[in-house]
Amino acid sequence: MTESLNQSLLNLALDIAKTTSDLLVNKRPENMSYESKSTPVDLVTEMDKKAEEHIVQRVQAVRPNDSFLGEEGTAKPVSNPSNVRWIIDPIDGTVNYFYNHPYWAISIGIEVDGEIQVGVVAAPLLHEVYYAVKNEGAYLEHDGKKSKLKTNSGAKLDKALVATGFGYDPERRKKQGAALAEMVALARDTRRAGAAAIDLCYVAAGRLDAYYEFGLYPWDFAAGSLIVTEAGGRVGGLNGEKLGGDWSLAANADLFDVLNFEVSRLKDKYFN
Ligand code: LIP
Repeated sequence: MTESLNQSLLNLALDIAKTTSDLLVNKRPENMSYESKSTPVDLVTEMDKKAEEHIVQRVQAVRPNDSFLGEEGTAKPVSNPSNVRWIIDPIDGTVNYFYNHPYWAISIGIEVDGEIQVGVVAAPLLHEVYYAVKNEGAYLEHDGKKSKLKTNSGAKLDKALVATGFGYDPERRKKQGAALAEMVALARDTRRAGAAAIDLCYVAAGRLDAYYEFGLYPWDFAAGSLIVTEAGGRVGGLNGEKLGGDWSLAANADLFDVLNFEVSRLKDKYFN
C-alpha cells in the first residue's frame, strides 16, 4: 500500500525535527551571537538562522520543489513550486532559548494545496514531540512513550487555566498586560510561558484549557493549531474569523465561545 503523502511528509518532518533538536541542543556555541529585529528585545540568535537553514536544506534534499514560509526568511523562492509549503519556526520561544529556559520548540506546519495537513512541535529540553495529521488525530511522544491527545471539556472560564503571551513592543505589552489583569480575575488562573507552539500543544494535551494572543505570525501557530483541532479542540480568530488575523484563540470546544466573548470585550476595551 503506497504511503499517503501526509504520512510521508509527517515522517520527514519528524526526522528533521530530530536532527534540528540535536543541532540546537548539542551545537549551541558558548558565546552565541544574536541581534535584535522589530524592537531591541525581539531577538534572533545565530542558532535561529542555522536551524532554519538546516530544515530548508533537509527538505530540499528530498523535496526540491516545496516552498517555505520561515520566521527567519532564509528560504529562496522555488522556480517551479509544488503544492506543498513548509511553515517553519526554527525556535519558537527564542528568548527562552537565549536564557536556556527549557520552554522552546521547533515548529513545523505543512500545507498541501493551501491547507495545513501535518503539524510537528518538538520541545527537546522537555523531551516531548507533538504531532498530528489531518483527520488522523494528535499524539505526544515523551521519552519513547506515545499517547493520543484529547483536550479537556467544560465551558466554565472561572474553572479554566488560560495561557497568553506578549509582543516585543512596549505599547502593545501595556495593552496586553491590561487585558491580562482582567483575565486573571475571570479565569481559574493564567500562564505565560513564552512559546505559542507549546501553549497550543498544552491545550491539545489538556494541560491548559485555553490560550489567546494578539499579534502572532503563521509560523507561531501553523503546526500547533492542527494539533489542537485533531485533539478535539477549536482554534480561530475573534468572532468567527479564521486564524491568521490579529488575534489567535484556542480552547476546548465547550469553552471556545466563552473565551471569544471575553477576549472580544477586552479587545474593544484596550486595543482600540
Ligand atoms: C514568541 C511566541 C510567544 C510570544 C512571543 C514570541 P518567537 O515567538 O511564541 O507566544 O508571546 O512574543 O512571539 O518570537 O519566540 O518565535
